[in-house]
Amino acid sequence: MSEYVPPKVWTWRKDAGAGVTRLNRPIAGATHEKDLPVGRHPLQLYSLGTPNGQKVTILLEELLALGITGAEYDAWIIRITEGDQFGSGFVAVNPNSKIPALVDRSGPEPIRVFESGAILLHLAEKFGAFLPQDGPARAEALSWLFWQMGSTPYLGGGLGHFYAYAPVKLEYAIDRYAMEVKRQLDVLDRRLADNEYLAGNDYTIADMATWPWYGALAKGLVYGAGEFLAVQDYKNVQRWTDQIAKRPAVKRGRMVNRISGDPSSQLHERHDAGDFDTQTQDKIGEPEKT
Ligand SMILES: N[C@@H](CCC(=O)N[C@@H](CS)C(=O)NCC(=O)O)C(=O)O
Repeated sequence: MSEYVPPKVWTWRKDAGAGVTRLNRPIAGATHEKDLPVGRHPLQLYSLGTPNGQKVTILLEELLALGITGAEYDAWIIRITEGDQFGSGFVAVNPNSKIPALVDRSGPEPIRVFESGAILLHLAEKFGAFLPQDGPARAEALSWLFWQMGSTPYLGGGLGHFYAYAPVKLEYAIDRYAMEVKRQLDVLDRRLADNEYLAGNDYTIADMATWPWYGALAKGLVYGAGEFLAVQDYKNVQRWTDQIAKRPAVKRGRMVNRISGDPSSQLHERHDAGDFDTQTQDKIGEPEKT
């Protein structure tokens, strides 16, 4: 392979993307007019059952499990491989064109919230749950929440992209990101050696943000990279992953807006608590090929 010499000014090669990145553009904004649907609940979520999407549906299901009825929500599906994130309605809610995005319609004016960390914080503060009110525990929870936001692009956009999706296997890139992701797993492993959860004794939005990514990674479920990264060696991450996976709200949250896997685990849209029993793909239709 000949060495790439960057030109003086970068230009957009429209055929360059791979996988979902084939839809990437160097410009923001909507590509087409499309309104978003609005359901009957106070919270309207526009998302997909990827790890970033799961963070929010896990929190919503946890809040509902506590009996907080104000957390009732409609979860609408945004198919990012089909470009739904570039529809005008979605861009008005998230100018960054990425799921998840939330509209909180419980007050006099709708409030839009984008970026999963901001959504978790908005909901945890609104309902006074899964985030310590003050003191060192709150600082710790927020630190780990923002650790996840800053760290995961190295896992997804870095390792995941170059190990699993890029059309060429570049040793330099894979090596760089494998090193960083293993370091991140070690950061988590050391923290979880002495603490049940990331913020300490309590299960918080920091765990909900981190588990869908690093828990899935620990079980070899993302990018097929489990063996490559020797994930079984991170014993405390494994313990924490298993512990959180057992929570009924986590099991439900993982199903919402999911379009791959066992049909009984796919609830494409969620508009009612009863949908988990009656609206999964094994009951209403054929699973999609993704
Ligand atoms: N930092 C963002 C990341 C969101 C994100 O990367 N979402 C992905 C799916 S997991 C997406 O919508 N990708 C569509 C695209 O890039 O066009 C967050 O935490 O909300």
